[in-house]
Amino acid sequence: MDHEADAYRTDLMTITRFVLNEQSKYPESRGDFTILLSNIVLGCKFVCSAVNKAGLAKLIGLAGETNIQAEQKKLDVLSNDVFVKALVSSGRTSVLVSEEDEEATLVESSKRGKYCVVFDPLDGSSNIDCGVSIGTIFGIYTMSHNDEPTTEDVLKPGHEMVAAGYCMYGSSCMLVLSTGTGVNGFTLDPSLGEFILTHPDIKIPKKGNIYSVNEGNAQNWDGPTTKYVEKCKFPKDGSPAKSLRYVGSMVADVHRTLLYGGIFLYPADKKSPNGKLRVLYEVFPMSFLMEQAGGQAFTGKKRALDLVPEKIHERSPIFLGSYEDVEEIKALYAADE
Ligand code: AFP
Repeated sequence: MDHEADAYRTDLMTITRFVLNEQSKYPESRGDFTILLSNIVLGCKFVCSAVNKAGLAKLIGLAGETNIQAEQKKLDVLSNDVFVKALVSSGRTSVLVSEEDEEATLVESSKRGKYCVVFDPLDGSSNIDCGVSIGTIFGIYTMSHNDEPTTEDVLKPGHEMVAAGYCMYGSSCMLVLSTGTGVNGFTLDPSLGEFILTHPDIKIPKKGNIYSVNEGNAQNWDGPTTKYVEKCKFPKDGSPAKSLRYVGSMVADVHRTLLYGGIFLYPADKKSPNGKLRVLYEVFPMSFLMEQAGGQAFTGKKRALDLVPEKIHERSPIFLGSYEDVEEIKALYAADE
């Protein structure tokens, strides 16, 4: 391969080119989604740069404030600020829900647009101080009316999302996106400052050999989850035992599951009957991506994307990943009923 020529390729598929190509399939489209996405991409680049510089910039440490979830770290505050400003100034949003803000942001009338964005600006923040991969997760809905926006505009099932994605700040910075026609992965080329299509049409393997769960909660699990994890470790059908991998940062755990296959679980337990993860900006976007990649996402009761949240920070148990692995846990819950 001619590496020198490769370094100067001029036909690279940047994320903007990619979305413009997608949009050209809809002649009525006016470029609103491209503008919205370019502001999300800007937020991701900003946070990526801040995460990389965190130690140097003395950003690590508590911001001296508390948020609704727990303690809020400086990078969380900064990331939230970056995304809220980018999304409002895009002029394409009406309602924003952030993990960091107790109330939804209803955008002022002069800056309103047709989209609602739900997001966790910096998920996995307990991992910041030890340099483990963290990420931003987002989901996008369209407004279904032209009246005053309200919180109700985002209390919709996940299957109504028009797009979802995450950006992982890891050994490389990767943005994984679905606009409802498959899943594509883009890697940030720092020399260009552009996300380049590196993982086209991601499909999750039908079955995997990794399970991913916080086993420290095992004493409080319900029967089906306990049985499933037991099966992973001590299979009785002659198949090899699965490997356990758990980062504790949803973006990293889901990213590995998407690429290598397997299952990610954050089940309900006696202490947290609704699990830990948030429906709107963790469960829905990741479930949307999993289904688009050929996998499944299940709550223990139903398809995750069919949940209808009643509150913006609602939680749900979640089992997502390879189609056949999720089938197994579904069967255990069905038998339990
Ligand atoms: P933090 O943002 O507090 O680190 O929480 C991250 C998270 O919401 C999600 O990214 C992980 O999958 C999950 O929590 C890990 O939770 P446990 O620490 O209870 O396993």
